[in-house]
Amino acid sequence: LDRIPHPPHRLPLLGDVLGASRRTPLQDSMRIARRLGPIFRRKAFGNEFVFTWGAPLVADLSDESRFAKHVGLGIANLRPVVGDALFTAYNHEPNWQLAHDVLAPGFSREAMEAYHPMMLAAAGLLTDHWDRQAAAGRRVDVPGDMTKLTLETIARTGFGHDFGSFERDRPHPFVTAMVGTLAYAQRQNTVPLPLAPLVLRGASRRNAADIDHLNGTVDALVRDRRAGRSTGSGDLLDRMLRTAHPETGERLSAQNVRRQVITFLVAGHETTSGALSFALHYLARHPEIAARARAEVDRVWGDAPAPGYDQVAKLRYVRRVLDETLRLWPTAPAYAREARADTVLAGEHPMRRGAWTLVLTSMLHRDPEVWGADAERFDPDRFDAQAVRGRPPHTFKPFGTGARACIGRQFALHEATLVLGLLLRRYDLRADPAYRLRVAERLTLMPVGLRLGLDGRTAPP
Ligand code: MNH
Repeated sequence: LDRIPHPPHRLPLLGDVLGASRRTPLQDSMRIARRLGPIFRRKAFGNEFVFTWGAPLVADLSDESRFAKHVGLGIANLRPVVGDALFTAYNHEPNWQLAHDVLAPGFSREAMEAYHPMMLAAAGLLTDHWDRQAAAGRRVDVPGDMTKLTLETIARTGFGHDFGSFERDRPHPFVTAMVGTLAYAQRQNTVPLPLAPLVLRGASRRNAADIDHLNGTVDALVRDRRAGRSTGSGDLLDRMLRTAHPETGERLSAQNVRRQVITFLVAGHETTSGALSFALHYLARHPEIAARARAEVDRVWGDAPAPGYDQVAKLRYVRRVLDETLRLWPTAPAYAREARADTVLAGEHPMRRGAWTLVLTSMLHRDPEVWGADAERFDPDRFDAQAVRGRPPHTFKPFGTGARACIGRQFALHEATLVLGLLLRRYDLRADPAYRLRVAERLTLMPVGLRLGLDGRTAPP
């Protein structure tokens, strides 16, 4: 450990908190990373963490035979809400494999094809809303509207449920409760342990109410399905309630279903919403990139009123815009890896069994050794086929790695590519020249205060 650098001025109890803010732990870590290099220690509020982001180190951590997902820190703080559901399960908990095997077919190509028309319908709610805003000459609230869109998408495709997000002025109470629990989970790491009960007392009462609200919403949704008030042939909820494990015949318990539904409603919309919001920010800032993306949409989709499933994957350049967005702002910006047995990381750093490190994806994606001296610049051509072939493996990890990588990756990419295509085809995006990108953190990342002007296309296809 002594060989791993840490910031110079340490305070007793508080640790390396000079210049640190409890609202932006990730962006503070990015600043420290730039100063201290590819692996460093940071003591914050009573705990010391090792952060890793250098490409060779992260490549070694991707070795599944020696390392595995570590459930710790922010994720462990979600255990009171979602327990052993997919995202938060410890590797040894039997419900992980059970739920993974039962739900994986819900992300197959066939399943995605069935979701596609529902994704289109949700996107239609967004464009109806944006048409009205554009007609009234109002700028749109990008993160707010993307969150409405992605919540409607996962709720409808996965659970046959309609939150009515676009009929509301304010976020749905489910979203408010969700944001509350995420922010609370993050905040728990920024309060020194002995003081936590005091400092967090009011917050913990609110958190309990938030959890009650999440549980209540989900219980109602499950009741509706069991009573036949909602149908979803083969959607995620059907699989959770009715599908037995193909080999063991085991089913998810009622308590586990509740935890999975919350997990999917949250994991299934928050990160995609951020990704879409950042992408729209960059498209508005780079009209030449937006023009190129739009030319592709016009070419591939022609004037078909609604693109088919196959026409989405054909938007190669739009997809590169999305990849480049997730490079600079991976909306789940870190993941943790632990040693399965005593080992030496990259031949240099001894780790005991169970020792763990936090991979800073947002810095891995800016390692100049991999991405060049201009790594901070937005350039989708970094993801053309030739450039990708020229890069070492394990250098782009927005969806994590290994057995515990994101199960919803294809879902998110299909949804986000489809929506970007639809929006590019329909609107000219006008950036506010005074806007400076500010990134809010609540375990996930979101651009705050991002508003864009909309003009109807001058030359529609
Ligand atoms: Mn998703 C795991 C990022 C969209 C459901 N997701 C992960 C991990 C990352 C991640 C990183 C691994 C975390 C870890 O190692 O601790 N996820 C994303 C991003 C997007 C995303 C950047 C969108 C962009 N995720 C989605 C969608 C869904 C989803 C959409 C569901 C429909 N993700 C999950 C689940 C897991 C996960 C469930 C946990 C998988 C497991 O551990 O088996």
